[in-house]
Amino acid sequence: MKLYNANAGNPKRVRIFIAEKGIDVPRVDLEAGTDTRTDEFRNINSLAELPVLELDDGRIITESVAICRYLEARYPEPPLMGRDAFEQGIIEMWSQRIFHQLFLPHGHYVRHTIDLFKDVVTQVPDFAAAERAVIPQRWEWLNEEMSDGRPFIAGDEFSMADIHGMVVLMLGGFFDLPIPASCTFANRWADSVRARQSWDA
Ligand SMILES: N[C@@H](CCC(=O)N[C@@H](CS)C(=O)NCC(=O)O)C(=O)O
Repeated sequence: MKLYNANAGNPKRVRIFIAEKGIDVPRVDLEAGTDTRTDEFRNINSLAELPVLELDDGRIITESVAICRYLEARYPEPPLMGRDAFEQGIIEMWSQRIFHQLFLPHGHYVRHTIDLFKDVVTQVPDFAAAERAVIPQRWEWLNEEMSDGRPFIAGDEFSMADIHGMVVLMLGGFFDLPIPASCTFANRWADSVRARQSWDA
């Protein structure tokens, strides 16, 4: 097995997942935006995106969450996507919520702002500004949700939902989009996940 990887948000999701599983997956480090936009790489992923997982028999899985699902099935311990039906549902619910409410506004802001994406999307500065502006409100929403004092986004245990949140924190760090200081529950969660070994994955 090998992971085609880059220093970017979606590969980071998989690297954190792998680190939390405690497994060893060799990496091929590439540059997103240059190495990916070649005919050779499009033969691996027609969408020219990272991460990509290549199995020992040459089969390919793309899409960060799909790669995590494969790894969860193959390496069930520790469970990051839930043990029973209810846990699986709740963790997926919170993963979707974090992805849509927080990751997407960050991603839209970045894609509509930085030069790397100027040939990939038609950049609309007003859309970038609107997506950036919504982010503090989304943190306030999560803060309110976590005001029950639970340590992790989906409950008492670390899960895939927290990994989605960690990628959001990473993007927020790069693009100066911090959690508002008033969001004490969200900030407490952020401090705890930043202290995990997998944060540096
Ligand atoms: N839905 C995909 C998105 C992958 C994606 O957008 N990857 C970016 C890096 S975060 C990329 O490789 N971009 C290459 C490019 O812009 O040429 C996933 O979850 O893996």
